[in-house]
Amino acid sequence: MKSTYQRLLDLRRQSGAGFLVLLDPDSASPHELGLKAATCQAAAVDAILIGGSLMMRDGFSEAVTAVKQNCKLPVIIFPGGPTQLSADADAVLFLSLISGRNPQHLIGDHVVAAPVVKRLGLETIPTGYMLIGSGSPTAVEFMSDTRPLPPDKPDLAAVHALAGQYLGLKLIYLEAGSGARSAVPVEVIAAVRRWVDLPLIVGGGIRTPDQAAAAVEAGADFIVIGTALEGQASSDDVARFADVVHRAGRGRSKR
Ligand code: 1GP
Repeated sequence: MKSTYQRLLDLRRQSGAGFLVLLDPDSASPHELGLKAATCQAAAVDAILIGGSLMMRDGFSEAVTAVKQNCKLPVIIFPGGPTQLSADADAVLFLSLISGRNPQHLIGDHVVAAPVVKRLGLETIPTGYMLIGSGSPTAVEFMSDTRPLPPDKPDLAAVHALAGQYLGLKLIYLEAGSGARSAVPVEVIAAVRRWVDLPLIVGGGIRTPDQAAAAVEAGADFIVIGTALEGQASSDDVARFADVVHRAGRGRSKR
């Protein structure tokens, strides 16, 4: 069977860009997350990310199971910590926080998680996770005890991503932080795109379809949205984002 990573690569090749929705197990019950996953599938979302930085509620595994049971999309864990693992997911982003200098997020948590991942038989996608400053402190910045890269230094972001590529990472995730005041600047996305060939995920603080399209046009392969699609967001809202990302991706692949 095709790996989840291969499915992402195929998606990038065939569609130019993909749209991912982040489901936070703290934001809703497993039942509600399952319903949301079904909506995502109907709205042409390409994959689900699931994870959260706090885990105020119990039941991470139950949330993953509910999401998996309610859609056929790839379900990828985006872990807020080494305990957020579940055999029901298709893969886990095995994150190295390469914008920071905190050894816990470069190797410490990985050692804790590795034997559990092995036991669960989960596919890992080695991911260079990079925090980009967004104008005010975010939960991920506080929780990870790292400083984000300055948003007005695109070259600095580019060389971090390139180092990640040379270290053998398979994906770069440019993150402004969930609910960030400002999304990752297009200049940062474009600089990273010029320097690395790896699939590029961009998320954090994207609130409008126009912002999502601009990120794809700048070079993002996958757009992630969480906050803007939580709560009262309708399936039309989800579909609108998916449509814009796919159109921008097709436009890019024609160039
Ligand atoms: C956060 O990139 C994701 O890790 C999504 O961010 O919640 O701001 O959409 P938002």
